[in-house]
Amino acid sequence: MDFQLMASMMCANYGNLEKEVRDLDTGGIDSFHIDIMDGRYVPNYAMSLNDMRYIRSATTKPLDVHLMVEHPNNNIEIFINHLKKNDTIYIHPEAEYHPSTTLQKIINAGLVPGIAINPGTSVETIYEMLRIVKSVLVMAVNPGNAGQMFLPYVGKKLTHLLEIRKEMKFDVYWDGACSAEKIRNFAPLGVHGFVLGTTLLFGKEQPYGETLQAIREMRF
Ligand code: S6P
Ligand code: MG
Repeated sequence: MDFQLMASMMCANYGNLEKEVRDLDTGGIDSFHIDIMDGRYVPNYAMSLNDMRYIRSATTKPLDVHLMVEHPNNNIEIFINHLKKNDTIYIHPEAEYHPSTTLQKIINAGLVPGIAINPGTSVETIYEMLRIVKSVLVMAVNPGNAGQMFLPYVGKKLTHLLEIRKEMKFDVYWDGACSAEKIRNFAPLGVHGFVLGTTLLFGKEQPYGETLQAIREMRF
């Protein structure tokens, strides 16, 4: 079955980030998920612009930059300028007065435009943006922290989004508390990629390459 696996880099060991990126890269990760938080849109500070720049320089694989910041339009160029074609930028529509203007800047720069949908945000409120984005990141936890509990009510939203995909072209991704069971249940429905954090990938005894291989060899 064809699905993507991305590594949530806020969960990595910053004692040796170079090794972390290398092990994930050679272990077969599809892309690097970069959680940027401003302490306002979410009550936490996570990765920095410098972390993103370093990871961009350390791998040729795509980055997906998940901006959990207020008014990303004010400084989106800072991120765009350090990224490459095929990298994705996700914004949270609630964090912006005119989110489609911000998305247009991402599109004009040749990057992949994405929106992240919080557990409490309904598909109806972001519906029109589905016409212009390529990637939709469905949050299975409230944004701000790794290691949180899965919120079961997002399951219905996922199936709703996958249904809309029949008329509009976008890919659906999963972010938050992603376990092997979630991949087994949702990949066959059409979820295109899964962000792996502490639930499945980081802080385990198993080398990244083995974990990733075991996921890809799962039976459906
Ligand atoms: C949460 C963030 C996510 C987490 C990821 C961690 O605000 O957007 O990307 O880093 O959910 O995974 P886990 O398995 O620890 O929940
Ligand atoms: Mg994220």
